[in-house]
Amino acid sequence: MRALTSIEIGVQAPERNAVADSGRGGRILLVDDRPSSYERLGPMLATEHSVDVETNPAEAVFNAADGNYDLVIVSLDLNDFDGLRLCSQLRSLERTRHVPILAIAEAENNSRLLRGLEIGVNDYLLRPVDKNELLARARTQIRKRRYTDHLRDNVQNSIEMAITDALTGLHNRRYMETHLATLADQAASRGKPLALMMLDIDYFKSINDNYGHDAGDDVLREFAMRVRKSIRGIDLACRYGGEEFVIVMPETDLHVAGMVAERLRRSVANEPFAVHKGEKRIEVTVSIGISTLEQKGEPIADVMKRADNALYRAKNEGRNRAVA
Ligand code: GH3
Ligand code: MG
Ligand code: MG
Ligand code: MG
Repeated sequence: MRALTSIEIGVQAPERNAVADSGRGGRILLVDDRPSSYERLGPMLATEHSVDVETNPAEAVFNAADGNYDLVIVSLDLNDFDGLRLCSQLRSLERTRHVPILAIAEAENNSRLLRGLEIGVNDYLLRPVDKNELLARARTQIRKRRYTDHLRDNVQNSIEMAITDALTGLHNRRYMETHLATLADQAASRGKPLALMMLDIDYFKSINDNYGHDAGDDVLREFAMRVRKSIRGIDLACRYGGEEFVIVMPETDLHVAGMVAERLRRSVANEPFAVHKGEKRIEVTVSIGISTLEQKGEPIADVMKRADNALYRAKNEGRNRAVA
């Protein structure tokens, strides 16, 4: 594969950000094995974009996956239907599934173009290629690609926000409640234990009262970090509300859950929490109630209720402790 540089063709490709909506300044992979063709098309495209030329269609799929291209232009005049095979490979690979494909073919290869459109080619051009038409179609595809990328990012962010607690970055209660039943079903069907912890920071109101609401927020963030450090990747930690947290631990029995709870309790009590940008350090403790799934098909609400009762006892017995 070789890149056509702007120096080679004497034109400065525009900066990407400055032209975000114009469809110019894209990264294009041109897959074409005939020098008479790519030596003409490459420089046309390079007046507005950066262009890599790949003459081997078997390599092209790897380059397309690695290169983060805005557009792949494929000659369907390649031998042995290699162009069509490439298009279908691009459509089936996760990393190239969304990259637009512009096909180019001789009129006599019209049937390949129709097949190409069926397998997901976005647009096509017949030879001989007109420069302005090529550039216009390339811009349209690149503009659409950028817009859909942008939408996809936004959707992704919205999904993230819908399941995350903004202050601590832990999962939120809604996410936990929708997944808890699934985790319980999985545990029951696999015959594995499941443990649940409810945590409530002790005398949190007085932290707010004595040091201010911002210090309280600092404590919540730091607390969440310590929770993250104490659990495994498969455990589900969420901020249940205010200064209350829930941790769900698949494949964990009461004995192990008790050890995790005790480790977490100590990690909170043993190291004061820095607030006000580290200017002040506050002693914090947490009370923890532990419960486990007792039998197959037991309502998860019952497991929660037992953890809540255990937490209530932990508070009554003097706080800064884990109770099952
Ligand atoms: P206990 O030991 O019985 O748990 O006492 P507590 O003071 O922790 O319990 P209480 O439930 O009375 O107080 C919880 C406080 O948490 C009250 C509320 O103002 C505060 N709080 C809830 N959400 C937030 C928050 O997002 N940030 C801050 N800073 N405070 C919050
Ligand atoms: Mg509380
Ligand atoms: Mg309370
Ligand atoms: Mg509390």
